[in-house]
Order: sequence, then C-alpha cells, then structure tokens
Amino acid sequence: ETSRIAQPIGTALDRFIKNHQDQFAFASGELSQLLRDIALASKVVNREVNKAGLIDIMGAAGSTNNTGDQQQKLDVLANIRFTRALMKGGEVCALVSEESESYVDLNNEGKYVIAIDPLDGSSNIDVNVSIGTIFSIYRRKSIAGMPIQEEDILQKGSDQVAAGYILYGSSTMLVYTTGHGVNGFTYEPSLGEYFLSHPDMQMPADGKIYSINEGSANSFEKPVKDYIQHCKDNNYTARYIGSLVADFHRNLLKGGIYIYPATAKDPQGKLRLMYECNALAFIAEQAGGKASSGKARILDLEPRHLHERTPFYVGSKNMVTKAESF
Ligand code: P6P
Repeated sequence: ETSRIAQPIGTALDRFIKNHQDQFAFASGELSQLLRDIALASKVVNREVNKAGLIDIMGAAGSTNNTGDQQQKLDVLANIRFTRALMKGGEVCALVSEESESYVDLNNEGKYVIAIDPLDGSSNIDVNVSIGTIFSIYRRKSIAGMPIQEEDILQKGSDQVAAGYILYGSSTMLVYTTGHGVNGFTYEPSLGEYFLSHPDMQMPADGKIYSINEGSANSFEKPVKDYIQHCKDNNYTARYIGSLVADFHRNLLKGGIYIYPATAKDPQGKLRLMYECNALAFIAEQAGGKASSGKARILDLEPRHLHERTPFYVGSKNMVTKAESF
C-alpha cells in the first residue's frame, strides 16, 4: 500500500505532505494546504507556550469558556491563532472549538470542517506541564456556497478525513493521520520546521501503563474499579499527567491505556466527543490501537450536540478490550 512507503526520517513536513498527496481522496491539494495551515498556526502557539512564563500571559484570563472552564490567556490566544490561520487559509468553511459555544462560520468556500481543542490541558500551563492541540478534519457534506448545515457540523468520528495533535512538550511534536497510518514530526525551532521523526507509528498491542485519575475512584462504576484492581494485581505502572495529549502520546509510544470514565461529577465522562475523543480514536485505530466509550466504538458514536461528553477508553488494543470485558 503506497501509504506505508516510509519517507526517510528527517523529511520536512511540507515535503512529506506533498509526497503523500496522491493518497488524499479528492487529492486536489486543499487537504495538503489545510494541514500546512494547521502546522503554521501551531508554530505560533508553540512560541507563545514556550515563553508563557516570561510574559504575563499566564494565569486565568478571568473569563470562563462555554464549558465553565476558567479560560487561561493562552487558551484564548491559541483559539484566535488557529481560527485566524484557518480563516485566511480558505480551506475550512466551519470550525467547532471547545472555546466557542456554537460553530464558527469562516465564510470560506472551503470543502472542510474542523473540530479543534486549541489548547487542551490548559490548567497545566501555570505549572509548566505539557499541553496539546487536538483536531479533527471532516469533508463538508452540504453544497459549497450554501449555508452550513447541521450535517456538516455533527459528523461521526468514522467520517474524519484526517486527525492529529500537537504536543507542546519537552520537544514539540505534530502527530497526524489521513487514514493511511500515523506519522510523527518533531519541531526544530531554530529552523521553524517540523521533521519526520516517527514514521508509521504503531501502538503496542499490550502495555503495562494505566492512566486514570484515581482521585475520583469512589464514584467509578464497578467494572472500572475491577479493571483498576486487575492493573494493580498485575503490577502495572500508574502514570497520569493530567494532560490528555501527553498521556495519550506516551501510551502510543510505550503501550498503555487512558481512561476517563463516568464519575459523580461528570456522569457522561469529562472528555468531549467532537474535539478530543474522535481525533485520538482515529489516530489510535490507525496505529493499531482501540478507542471505546466502554460500551461502543468511539468512531461509531452519533454526536447529538457540539460539546457532547463521552466516557473514553483509549490505547493498546488488548488493554482496551480487557477493560471492556469487566
Ligand atoms: P482531571 C484537561 O483539563 C483534560 O481535559 C485532559 O487534558 C486531562 O486528561 C483531563 O482533563 C484531566 O481531568 O479531572 O483528571 O483533572
């Protein structure tokens, strides 16, 4: 399959996208350009994340986003940067963001719709813990030039044409899929370029790391409690960074499972289907992993509203299957 023709490590992102453009359905270059627009915006956000401690942009902006989260200034900045880059890029007609109550009509003729969490884990900014951007890309379903329809906005995860994340960590990485495997690029700030560092990423089928916030364990449903006990009985390692992209990325590389189940505080789970779970589920499956609500495949869930939450089990295929069996 052409998609698995690994490019040499060190290939620059632009060259990689160009070399793989033939795989994109409707390969008319728009999706390539959209990926470049996202990469560009991430470079600007990366620069701001890296100097957050220097300029008084840390600490809460005082406002709260539509989900009641205390908005950090970097949240606001990241949302602005990605929205502006996508508006100027012209490839996206509508944007769904954690930071916006309803979808944003970008007034473009673009063929694509993007769902994005511009800066997930933002409560970690003040303590210098890795944070991330998560995005899903869909084809517009309604006729270009006509008003945006609900069918354009509320699409199942299985309809994604691309998905990815940027991890602003000890190094900054862009990891994405277009349905032909998963590739990871590491940012070289001195050159302002992403370079292929992790070609054709495969998530180990098994692992011994479990990621869950056990502070909420008293309200976990019995199957979750029993699975955690199974992990302890098998001497697994507990690793919970409290930043979804960082926990996901580690599990992608080393094998492991991340669980955010239903809790008393969040009876539907805390994570969002449209701009957190669907993207990571697509990436997980493309890397040989699995993503479930505990009862159903994440990518099969029919979204009912933009900010819908779902319980989320994602990671090594055999670990997710085991967790579902409790
Ligand atoms: P808790 C961060 O707010 C986030 O959305 C994810 O990045 C992270 O995994 C989770 O919530 C942490 O939530 O309830 O464990 O603090």
